Amino acid sequence: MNALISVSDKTGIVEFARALHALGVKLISTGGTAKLLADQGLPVTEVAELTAFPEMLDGRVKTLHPKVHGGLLARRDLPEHMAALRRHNIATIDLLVVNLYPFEATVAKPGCTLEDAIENIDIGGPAMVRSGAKNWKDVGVVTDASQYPLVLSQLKAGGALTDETKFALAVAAFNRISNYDAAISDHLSAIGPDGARSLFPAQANGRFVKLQDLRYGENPHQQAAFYRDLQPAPGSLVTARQLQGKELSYNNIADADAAWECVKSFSEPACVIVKHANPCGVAVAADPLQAYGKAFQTDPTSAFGGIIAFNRTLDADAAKEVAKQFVEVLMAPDFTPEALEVFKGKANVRVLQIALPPGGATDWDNGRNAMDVKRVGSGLLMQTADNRALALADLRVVSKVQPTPQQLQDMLFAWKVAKYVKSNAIVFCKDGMTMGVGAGQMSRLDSARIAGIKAQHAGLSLAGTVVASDAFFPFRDGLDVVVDAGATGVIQPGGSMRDPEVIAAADERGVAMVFTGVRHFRH
Ligand code: 93A
Repeated sequence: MNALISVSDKTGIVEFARALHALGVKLISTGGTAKLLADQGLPVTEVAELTAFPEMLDGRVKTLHPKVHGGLLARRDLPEHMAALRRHNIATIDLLVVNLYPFEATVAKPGCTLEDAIENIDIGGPAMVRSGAKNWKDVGVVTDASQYPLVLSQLKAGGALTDETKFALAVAAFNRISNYDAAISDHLSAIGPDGARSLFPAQANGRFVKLQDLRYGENPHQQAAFYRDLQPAPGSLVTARQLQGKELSYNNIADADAAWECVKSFSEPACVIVKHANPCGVAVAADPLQAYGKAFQTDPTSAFGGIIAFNRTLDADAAKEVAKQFVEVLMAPDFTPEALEVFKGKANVRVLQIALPPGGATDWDNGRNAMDVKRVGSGLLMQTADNRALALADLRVVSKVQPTPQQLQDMLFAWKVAKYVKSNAIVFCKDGMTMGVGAGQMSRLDSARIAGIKAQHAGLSLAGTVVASDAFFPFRDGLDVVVDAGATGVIQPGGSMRDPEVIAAADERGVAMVFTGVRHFRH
């Protein structure tokens, strides 16, 4: 058996080659790889020797030769192919081990020049991978170090790779070169010849790998699967580890994402309960138990069968409280062993452990996907993520009444929650807790009314609450509804033609109002 080894990332290659050699495999290799293997005492034939042609043009032409591609592409089951090999004195290559010039890593480095990028476009590597993978029945194509153990174990066990393994390797190989080409196309489509980078490339090659097939989609008659980005952002839902429970459903995943994105935006211990993609209870408190208690109170009816997320390790006390009701999905950065024990008996509860983004609540770039993408018909809408965080200093008081420090805290809290509520969003809050959430209505007035009705159903008084509106009040009527309900403070973007009318109404009603200058539509 002949193996051609040509790798840029040389991790684990010496051990792998040594094991191949021990199995009697003949090693052929390109310059840098051959040198490394020879230095480690392994017998290796250089490709240049095989082709009787030197590597040339700074290595740009190394393996682009019939001796290589003939050896990879010849069908062993066709006598005429084998005769052609003999005629031209070409040996078969039965195992191909290639990883490519590090294009993705190179362009990810700040300040990467166009020249650096271009030099890291591998030509010969993908060509060999393509040849080998096309001839998958006769060639095992290894494109990643994670495949070394499986290949070795099969060679050791039976002297050859199974068809199943060779096919899986070929699929992985085509995926690899396809993603590699997409990375090149993405990078070059996004930069001008001067190296200036555009956020939105001339062509969008969204690349995802399947995490799992789903039993069905949003509804049982729809088919579905769950994919993740090739390079997922740390702290995102796709990095979750499921510790127990039934398989996640399509709707579970969508709701879990909403809950997780919301809860991780708080630096204080927080709890978010989501139903049908909207938060139905959010609270911050001294610990997860208290945060949960407050969040649950907002809307106990909707919280039934909810998706619950925490941004702190879940302890046994909080777990016991959560376990009193029906939970679909439970998420936290960690769980104490006792907390996990609580859910052992509730086999249906899906428990997900997800690391928070390394930079914490303000780590937008790392912790969230930088791009927000939505399918429309046969098209795609792309935008940067809605990751604008507000600080106290960003607020502009527009009313005569000054908000108290406590009101300002609650306003910022309400504002954060409103960002995760579908528009039109009206969110009443008090003491770090949602008191009434009005979501997803076509009229802001109706969202305000619904928030009031929900608070009433939950037995909560809205007296002395603050209210956040995700977009401006176009007329004073919306403001009147929230003040009638009991709000004494309002946070909203401002920017309406009728701002003067709305500010006058706030003054007339004696409530504090601040403008953020930022809007948070969420559809
Ligand atoms: O410059 S290339 O596009 N031309 C080639 O003919 C070629 N053959 C293999 N790059 C080529 N390779 C790549 O060289 C492999 O894909 C691998 O990444 C790298 C290994 O080079 P070395 O063994 O010299 O370190």
